[in-house]
Amino acid sequence: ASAAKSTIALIGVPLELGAGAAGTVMGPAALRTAGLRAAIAGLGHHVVDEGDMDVPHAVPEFAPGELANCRNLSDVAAWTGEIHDRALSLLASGALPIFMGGDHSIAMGTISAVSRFCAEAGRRLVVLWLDAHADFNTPATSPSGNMHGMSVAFLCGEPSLTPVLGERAFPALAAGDIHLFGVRSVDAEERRTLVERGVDCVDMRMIDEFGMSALLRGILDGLDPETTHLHVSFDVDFLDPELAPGTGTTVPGGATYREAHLVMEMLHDSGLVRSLDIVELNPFLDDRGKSARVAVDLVGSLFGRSIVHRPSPRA
Ligand code: HAR
Ligand code: MN
Ligand code: MN
Ligand code: MN
Repeated sequence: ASAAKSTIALIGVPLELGAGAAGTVMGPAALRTAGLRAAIAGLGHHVVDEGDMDVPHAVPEFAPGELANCRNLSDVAAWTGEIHDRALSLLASGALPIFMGGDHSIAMGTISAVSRFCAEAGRRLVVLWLDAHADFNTPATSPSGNMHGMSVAFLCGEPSLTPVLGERAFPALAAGDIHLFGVRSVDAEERRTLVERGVDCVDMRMIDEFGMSALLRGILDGLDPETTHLHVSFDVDFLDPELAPGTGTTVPGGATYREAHLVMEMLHDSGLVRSLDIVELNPFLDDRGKSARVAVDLVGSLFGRSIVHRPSPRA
């Protein structure tokens, strides 16, 4: 990451109400226990731990209708607003924020703020969404009602989801500003919307066929670190379940240990990354801290740990 001189701010976002399974509230604590701060500070970065956010239980206020299918809507909306505001002030401080989730619905708050920040700062926002899922359901298409499966649709401006952030306007992501990467589980109607909207979706079939590095290079090449803000949204289920069982919706056939490290190493070398989500870590489902440890390990690669000093060759 281009974090050499900026402060890295860790902020815990213990939200689980967007997911089907309880337990991601413990995500930030597990990342701390696994040594996230020391892993980054040990690479020479200045790290500040901002603690955990806490949002009071929201009184339901949404009219039924289409949004009636959204589980815990009022609470998720209250969190989204608070996360947005907190993220915006962290970005304004010049820090590189790491949002420790929490389920993936937190990205509705983090990335809406990053989008707003970039628009105001005249920077181009590009989002890399590392995930087994596309998270492109709408309230009308979601089979579960779980809002962590709707985050990308929200960020791309899905009209039925705009009430989630209320008045806080942010520029919706265009289809070309977000790259889904590692996808291998998409619901039928979700797939239709995704294709219709033309969102870039690098699925596991493509990765098997062409390899992580060539496909990632295709996304990163040509992006100028002087003008681009790359936000990485890392859903732990991007990883193969053998590697990271501690997450609520595992899908076989995910990234291997070295594939995931290579992604992080290449992202580091790009100098483009300016904010990061680490989401869907569920310590209640984990195997003796294994998934938290691998997540911390990967963040080390993202912030500059290398085996020997050999950056990726330029294409
Ligand atoms: N597609 C399913 C749904 O919308 C499950 C997706 C949510 N799981 C996640 N998000 N972990 O990436 O219900
Ligand atoms: Mn996700
Ligand atoms: Mn996922
Ligand atoms: Mn593109």
